Amino acid sequence: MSSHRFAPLASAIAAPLLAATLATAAFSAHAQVDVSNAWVRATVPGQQATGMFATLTAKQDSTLVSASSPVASAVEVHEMKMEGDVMKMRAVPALPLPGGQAVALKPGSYHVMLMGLKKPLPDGGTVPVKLVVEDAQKKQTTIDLKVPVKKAGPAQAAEEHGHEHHQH
Ligand SMILES: [Cu+2]
Repeated sequence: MSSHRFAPLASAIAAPLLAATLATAAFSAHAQVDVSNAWVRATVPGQQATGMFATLTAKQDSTLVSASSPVASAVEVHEMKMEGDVMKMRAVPALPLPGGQAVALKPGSYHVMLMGLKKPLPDGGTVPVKLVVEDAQKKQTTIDLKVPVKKAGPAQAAEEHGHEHHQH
């Protein structure tokens, strides 16, 4: 299943086209999914896990299939939702990114969970995160991000009415 996950992307590009389209090709590999408002919630010493949030807009129908970061021993795409009056969090194997539609990863909803943190992530730092996105033709693209670490996201404090659920 995962044997082709790390296949070099360059092999998909025909050599004669390479010289003429190098700049465009390099750019479009990153532009396939637009990532905005990315942030990672700052942690305190001893905290094992935190969330990364962002708005993802795919150019064409795509799927977020995995994520990774050197600061965490495991990274999963999670969904959080209310079941009765309990906030539950679960891993989702893949997150659909419909073409042209902004998908918000935000507190209380979808997020990228960084688990097994090797050290605290202080407010004001940055965290490298890789997102792996697959298009409708099953071609995978890796998006390299440097995500700022913050105590809280832009407009989310009000939206959450103070809920802070850290349980899994
Ligand atoms: Cu989570």
